[in-house]
Amino acid sequence: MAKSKRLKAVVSACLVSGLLVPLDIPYIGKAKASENYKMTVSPIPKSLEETGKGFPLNPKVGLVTEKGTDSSAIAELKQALKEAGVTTIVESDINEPKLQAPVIIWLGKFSDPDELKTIQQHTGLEDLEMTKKEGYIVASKHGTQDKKHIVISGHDDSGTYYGSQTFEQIIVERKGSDWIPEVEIKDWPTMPIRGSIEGFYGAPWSHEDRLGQLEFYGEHKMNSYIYAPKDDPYHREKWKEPYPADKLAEIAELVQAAHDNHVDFTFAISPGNTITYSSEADLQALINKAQSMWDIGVRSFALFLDDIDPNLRSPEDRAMFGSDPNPPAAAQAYLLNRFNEEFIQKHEGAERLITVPTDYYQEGTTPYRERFAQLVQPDIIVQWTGIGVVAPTITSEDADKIHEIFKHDLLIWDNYPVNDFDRNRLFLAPLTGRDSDLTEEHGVIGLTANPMNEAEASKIPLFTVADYTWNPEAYDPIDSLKRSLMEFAPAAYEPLNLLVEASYATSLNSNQEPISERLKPLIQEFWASVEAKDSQGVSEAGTALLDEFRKLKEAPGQLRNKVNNPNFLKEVDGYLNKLELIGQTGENAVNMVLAQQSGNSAEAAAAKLALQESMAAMDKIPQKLSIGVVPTFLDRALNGKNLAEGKQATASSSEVDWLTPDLAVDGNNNTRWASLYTDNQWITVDLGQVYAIDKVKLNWEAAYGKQYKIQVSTDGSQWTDVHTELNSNGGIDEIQFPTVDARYVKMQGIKRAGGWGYSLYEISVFERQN
Ligand code: LTM
Repeated sequence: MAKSKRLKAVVSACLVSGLLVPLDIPYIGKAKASENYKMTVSPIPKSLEETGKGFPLNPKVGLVTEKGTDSSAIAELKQALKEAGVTTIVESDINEPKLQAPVIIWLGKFSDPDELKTIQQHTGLEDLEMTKKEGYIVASKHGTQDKKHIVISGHDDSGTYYGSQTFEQIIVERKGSDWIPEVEIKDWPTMPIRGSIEGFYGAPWSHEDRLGQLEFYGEHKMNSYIYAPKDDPYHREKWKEPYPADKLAEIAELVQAAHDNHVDFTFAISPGNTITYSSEADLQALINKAQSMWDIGVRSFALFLDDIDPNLRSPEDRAMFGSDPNPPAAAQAYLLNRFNEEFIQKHEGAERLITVPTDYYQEGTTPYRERFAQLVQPDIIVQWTGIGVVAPTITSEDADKIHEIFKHDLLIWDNYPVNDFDRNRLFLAPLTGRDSDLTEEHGVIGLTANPMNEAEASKIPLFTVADYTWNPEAYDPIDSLKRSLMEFAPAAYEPLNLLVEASYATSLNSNQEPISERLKPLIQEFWASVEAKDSQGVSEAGTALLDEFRKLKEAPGQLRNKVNNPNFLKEVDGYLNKLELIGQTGENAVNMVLAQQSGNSAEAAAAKLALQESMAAMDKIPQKLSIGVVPTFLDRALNGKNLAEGKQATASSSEVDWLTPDLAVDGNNNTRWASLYTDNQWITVDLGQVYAIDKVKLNWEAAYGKQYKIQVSTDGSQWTDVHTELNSNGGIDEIQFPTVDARYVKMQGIKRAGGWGYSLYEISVFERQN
């Protein structure tokens, strides 16, 4: 697989496209060494000092290593040098260093004091010892004998490898020969375990996807990949069966690739749906399966117990554990402990066993958790998703509480950016809401993020996960995302950013929609000018809106032309089609209103037809983008003003404090109100004055009302039914009724469609059209 280019390449592309200044990207430097530039290293290092000076990278370089220097670090470095125009590398061992080149690179752990002395003598560099695991030093300097020196020294092999990765990023691309800035970087990770868990439902990643991920993890200093795809039958339903030879060979290749990229490959089995915990035969089947993985090089194992019926199915289990204070916890602990003793502890070099308990997301303790904590052997690592399956925030206070309950090292199973619960959404926003001190002090030893089924698209938020887990204190989500996009598609930053902004809303960021936030004031100004019959204002606001919609329309074409990643383009194809149509439809709507305003009825009629056609085409695409203000804008253009938008809404209840009634009248189809889980719930909107109304539109979330009434009132106390719905299918209910005078409009629930409450994205109210 071809190596992807890192940020150094970004720098030059940035210059070529002239995007650097307008985009205001911090840390991305100008490639000319004679000018000022800012260095970018991702993840952000713990300390980076630069003198402002530097030296050219001569085509001839001396490379001094020690016996056993990490081969991946050497390969990485050589590749970086080649890309930087180095044609000759004079290699030698530190015991007999050959220094016949203008630039000398020292690469290794150099833990022997004599080796360190040699380096210090030649380079004049002091303080080259790194004491932190996976840490490294990169130092570059004019040396003592008219030579330029670069020292890349790791605490261990991973550190050396990461040093090479960082070195690659500090090279400044320059016409003629590339430039090495004089730096001293001391860097190490905060979280010992950093990476991903392929733990989602639905189509597992392909072999090619996984190889691409492992390379990406190595480049971004992530050291962990947990193989746990729910729909790989040999992982879950058919866990007892061995992998067919071809699949096993693929996993062996992954294990090797993981090793080359300094990633721990963890093989997980999810036996909980079919195992008899007390069965010797089932334990043996588990051991056999693990042994087959051991034989191809796997050294890390997980037994997962999430999303299973905790009740003991088999009579044998009920007989053995039934009298325990918590039978499921006792049965699971028995299995985990036996596997730990009889497989993990009998295999020298095996990593600590990892598990995820059945109660992995609850707040506070449960009888199951208490018993699990008592019985499971203390060295077993427990995964935890935070409070909630997709936790909006994970704080060190939460971690303290959960650690106190489980009393085992916690490894966060972060369900972000996973999208298996909504396969028509992409989550491309940066990781947010995780405290910067989720450390061993609070019982947390790392974080593995559960990504999207779309592997390439996942790299955009995973970049930010890498940034966060390496150096949480320095983590800035906005800046991290910018760097991620610049690396992902340097020549297409702006259109990619539009796609990201339209795929941004998540429960981690309170469903923020940057595009909606930008469009909303323009839309408001447009309609305000229309209402004020201010033709100059309509024209100006219309032009501004047309400009925004044009950008949306053109972004997909630009991405298709400029992003050199066919798999990514395939993954996001439906989203790009949708984005293009949103832009097109928005343009059609603005053009229609502009024609109406200027009294050009023929043009207005043609634009209306185009608008209806593009809306119909848009509705056929299932992929959803988070630009919630566009549908309400289109709705108003076609159906007139929604009298409810921006008005006062009240409700019988809110499910949680962030799903409030005002969100059902904010003109944004992506934010919503949700009630508590009982049938007799309602939401009312006060239109502010009495209007002659004849239509109400309800845009339901999945939690919809099967049966409900629409009631109206002029005083908020006497209510009249204008419609009774007895069999709604959810989605959009458009309710027409004879014109009635009303100031207050209410959706009064009768019966919910399911176990949740009632949830509305929008409730819209329309005046009679003459
Ligand atoms: O989160 C855990 C421990 N288990 C499952 C995941 O497999 C799944 O991907 C996520 C998101 O739907 N939710 C889960 O509960």
